[in-house]
Amino acid sequence: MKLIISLTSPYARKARIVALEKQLTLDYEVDVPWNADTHVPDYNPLGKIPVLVLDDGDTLYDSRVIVEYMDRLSPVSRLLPQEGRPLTRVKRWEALADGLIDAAVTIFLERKRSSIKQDEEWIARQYGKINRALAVMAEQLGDRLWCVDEGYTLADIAVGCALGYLALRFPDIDWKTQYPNLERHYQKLLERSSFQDTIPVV
Ligand SMILES: N[C@@H](CCC(=O)N[C@@H](CS)C(=O)NCC(=O)O)C(=O)O
Repeated sequence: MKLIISLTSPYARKARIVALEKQLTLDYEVDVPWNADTHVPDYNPLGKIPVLVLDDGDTLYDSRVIVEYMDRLSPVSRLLPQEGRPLTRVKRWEALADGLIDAAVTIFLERKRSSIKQDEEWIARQYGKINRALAVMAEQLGDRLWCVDEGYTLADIAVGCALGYLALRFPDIDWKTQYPNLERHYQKLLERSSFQDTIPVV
């Protein structure tokens, strides 16, 4: 199997962390979808990474599909509860974290346009999503050790990737001071080799 990634994508980082936690042997191919010579659209019509290319040539996207597939591949380090309410809770954390990333990436791309084309109202709308998502994450994490129940799951990985992306691209958002419990959680995640080995490279 081959995972197509970029070294800064938080969605790709989520898939890479899951692959490492599951101890899956994968080939990795760096292909930045914004580059003119990218081959990503050959694998994913949406032109987005990550993409997982299976041994039979079939391709999987997006990151949520990929991580669920990887988790089912082996019983090592189960990251998704089998079913029921705990599974739904993990998936909702993932939706919240991915949604935060969506808003942050939207701002990042908008800020790359010439200043005359940038829409400040649109940017403010995205900041609103990020700020509300952070507040809900902090509130729901509270004093707990992990996002869902008593153990490390995909929910923690997704949140860690979202916070890592903010740390990388949005030094103006001071979530570490505003939400010490998110900072504590992030630091704990950074102790894992899967997080260390996937720190974004700019
Ligand atoms: N929902 C998708 C989002 C993937 C995504 O937007 N990836 C970005 C890189 S961070 C990308 O490939 N963008 C290229 C584009 O939008 O054309 C996922 O979870 O995989």
